[in-house]
Parts: sequence; structure tokens; C-alpha cells
Amino acid sequence: MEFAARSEEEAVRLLHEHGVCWIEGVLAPDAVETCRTAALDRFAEVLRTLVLLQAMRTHSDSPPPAIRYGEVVERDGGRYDVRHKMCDEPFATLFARDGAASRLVPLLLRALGGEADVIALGQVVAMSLEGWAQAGELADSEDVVVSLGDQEWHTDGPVSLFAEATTSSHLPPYALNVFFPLVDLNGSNGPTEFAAGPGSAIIFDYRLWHRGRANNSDQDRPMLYAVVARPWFHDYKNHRYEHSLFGGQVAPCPRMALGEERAGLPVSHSDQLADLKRSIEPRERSQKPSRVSRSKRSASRT
Ligand SMILES: O=C(O)CCC(=O)C(=O)O
Repeated sequence: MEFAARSEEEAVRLLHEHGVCWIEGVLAPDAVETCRTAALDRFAEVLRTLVLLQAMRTHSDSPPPAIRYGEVVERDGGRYDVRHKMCDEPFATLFARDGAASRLVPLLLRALGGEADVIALGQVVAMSLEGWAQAGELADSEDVVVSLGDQEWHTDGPVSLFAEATTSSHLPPYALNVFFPLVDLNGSNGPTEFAAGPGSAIIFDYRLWHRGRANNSDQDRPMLYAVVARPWFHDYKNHRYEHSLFGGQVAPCPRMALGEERAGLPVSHSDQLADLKRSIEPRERSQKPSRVSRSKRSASRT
């Protein structure tokens, strides 16, 4: 099946019919380079601290605890999901007007019914054999699967939002994951079952089954990701840990409204709270839901 989309129409159709599409050349080569350097720097900072923490534990008999911090969470398939400084530049304004990935905004809005927020920015690093050997015993813990094998097949969010329905594939998506490979994906370095080049975007429905393959190369493989969701969606499945790898608590990355004058700026907490309140109001009281803050937001969209 061919999932490459050459137009906005085609991308939206593929997303709605198959849950996935792939768009070539979204990030310009200099943006890929800037993002790759920043992403790998941030991952190196995280890894240094993890190794240090591990070294300080060498006298303990107990197995190291699972890696679950606000900035980094260990995933299966030899991967780290890293959020450390990922809502700073050069990532924060990817989808802003004139941002490096701004051309995706109209299609993401269309695929998500007209309004959407960026609810997460991060990178998944598929560790190379060398990187893994360096990190050594880091995650030799019993309750986490750490292997350089393939990831388990998984979805990123519930297949159905309703407990009594086992599928909702006929319904439009509530959230999309946008992957930007920062290096060439090939058979050996842990592709997500696509062979996409750096700078392309792979957009897929949160409900789509997928997995990352093992990275058998000698280079770590960073993949930038952005989760874009309808304004009412809160991602309880992939909640983040609050305690920081560096001590203390992690300041959560704010949601960012997509496709607005203030794109790239956080949706204020009062906006979020107002939305949340509206979404749980009893139906009788919200026959004609007033979408004040949201419609104001739409009005400012050009
Ligand atoms: O690293 C990849 O290729 C995919 C990662 C992924 O799907 C995940 O960690 O949830």
C-alpha cells in the first residue's frame, strides 16, 4: 500500500481511511540539521545523568529502578522517550506561522475537525548497539523490557474512547502523532516500518497499531515527534512523571494552539480549564455549548 501523500486532500483521505500518511520534504535540510543537533545534545545530557546516577548505585545490591522521569521514560525495543528541553527552541515553534513544519498545519487541522493543540513534543531515540553498550547496565531492571529487539506492537492511545465499544475505526481521529525522522530510516537502524528520509513527516492516528524495529546499527536513531490532538483530548495513557532526573519537579510543557496568530504559544491554563469544564457539563445545561474561548481562537485564524 502506498501511503505517500502529495496533497492536503490525499493526506487527509489517507489518514481517515488508513490511519497513516507520509509526506516527503517537510523539514528543510538545515532545519533537520538544527533539530538533530539539538535533539542529540539533549539526549546526551539525559544519558550522562542516567549513567552518573547508575554509577552512584554500584554499591547497592538492589536492581536499578525503572527509568521513569519527567524528562525521560524507558520504552521497549532499546528506546528512550525524551522530553528534556523539547518544548524549547528549535522545537517550540515548529508549527508556528513560518515555523519549520508550518505547512502541515492546515492538513492537521482538517484531519482533526478544525481545531487542535500540540499536546506533546519529544524524541524517541532508538539506541544503537554501541550506545547501549556504553549505557551498560542502565536499565537492568526486572519490570521494564529492555532489549534491542523489535518493539511490541502498540497503539499510542485507546482504540476506542468508550469502554463498551471495542473499535472506533469508523470514527475520525481524536489525536495524531507526527514523526520526523532526523536521520535516514533504513532496515538496520530501527525504522517504524517505513523507509522515510530525514525531513519527511509520518503522520498517524493515535489508534493505529505500530512498532519500532530494532536498531542494529552503530548510530543512535533520534525521531522527533509531536502529538497533535483535538482541544478536549487529554492524554491520560502517556502521562508524564513529575519528578525530575535532575532533582525536584519537572515543569510540564504547555499545550500549544495550532494554526493561530499565537501559534507556538501556550494555551493558557484558564482556557484549558474552561474547555475541560465545558466538556463535562451535563448535556441539559449545554444544549448550545458556548465555545467562547475556542471560537475567539478560531476567529483569529486566517
Ligand atoms: O521508535 C520508533 O520507531 C517508534 C517508537 C514508538 O512507537 C513508541 O515508542 O511508542
